[in-house]
Amino acid sequence: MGDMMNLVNLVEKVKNKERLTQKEGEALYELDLYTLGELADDIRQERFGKKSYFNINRHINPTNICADICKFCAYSASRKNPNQYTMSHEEILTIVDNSYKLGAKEIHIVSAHNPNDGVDWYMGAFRKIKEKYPSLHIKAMTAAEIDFLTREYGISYDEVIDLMIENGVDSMPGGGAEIFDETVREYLCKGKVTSSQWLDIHRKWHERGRESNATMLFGHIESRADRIDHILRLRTLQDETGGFNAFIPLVYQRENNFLKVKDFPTGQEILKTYAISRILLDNIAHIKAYWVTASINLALIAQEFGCDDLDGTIEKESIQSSAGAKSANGMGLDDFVNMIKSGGFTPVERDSLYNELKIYE
Ligand code: V47
Repeated sequence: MGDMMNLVNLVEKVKNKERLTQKEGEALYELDLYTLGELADDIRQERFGKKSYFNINRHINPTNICADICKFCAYSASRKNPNQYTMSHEEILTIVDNSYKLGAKEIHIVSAHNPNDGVDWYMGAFRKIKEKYPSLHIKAMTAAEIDFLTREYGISYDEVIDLMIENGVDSMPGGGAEIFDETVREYLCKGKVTSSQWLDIHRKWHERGRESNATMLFGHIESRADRIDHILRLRTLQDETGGFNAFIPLVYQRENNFLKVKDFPTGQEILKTYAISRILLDNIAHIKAYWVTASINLALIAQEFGCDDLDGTIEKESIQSSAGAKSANGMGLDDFVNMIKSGGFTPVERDSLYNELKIYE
């Protein structure tokens, strides 16, 4: 692949909505940005027109003490962050009280892998939130956290999943996927949930009739081929279960961590990766430009490159802001809505499962 004729054929294939292979996915990067953007935008517009989805959510990261060692992480207190913390249930509930008053519909909880806190600490927090606010959607427990609990406490994936459901977790976030290629993964985060375990845990969750998201951490030491491989492994699982709502390419943030990276991705490379995700993932409805890692301005442009979702207002964010992202204090609702509008898109407040709640015409 690579010569002009083959690229012309590739464009035709995309227009005809034919499924692309690994090699064809890699070849998409050879198209110029505008051609690629137009292909992705056609798919996006056919499905969602000019609608751009977001939700009013609050991220809570209840502890940063971590047993695992991921080179890209600046949040974990076991690496460069000397300020260890673990929130009590009362502290978590106080945050939820405030967020509820401010209009949050979703609480997104992601913790480090804290060996000092038992399964009860995790589950008790979910239960207390759900008892007090039954209408709040709890998106919690990455596959990496589930895997950590099974390793630490000798219980099975099924048992953790049962507990999550019993204690009020509604959906699973997409974290912990990083990059599925085993060699790169071994270098990045040896010892953490493996790629096949990550997929297996989501499969189990979907088999219970539940929904989840999937992420990909990119722009560090992985190759373009590794990204395509990651995306296609998700496409294969989605064919089987249909349980993924959104795919979220996370742009690697470089500060305060132990990963040495030579070349950071350009805006062009990031936009191409969003567009390619939209083209390859013919079975995952939503592609999220997570403004936290893309920067808000690039996320707004990504709406023209296949992305139909910008996550949400967030309120507070600790993982990526520890590594340099400008997201520590989230984004005000009015600003968020106005920026989407002035970019020519229609902001649509959604719930966590993409039911439309309010259209800002
Ligand atoms: O899995 C860690 C990533 C993820 C860095 O499901 C980093 O809706 C960039 O998964 N640079 C957790 N990223 C966050 C996450 C997420 C975020 C928003 C929405 C959803 C969703 C999920 O944060 C981890 C890891 O890949 N991360 N360090 C870093 N230096």
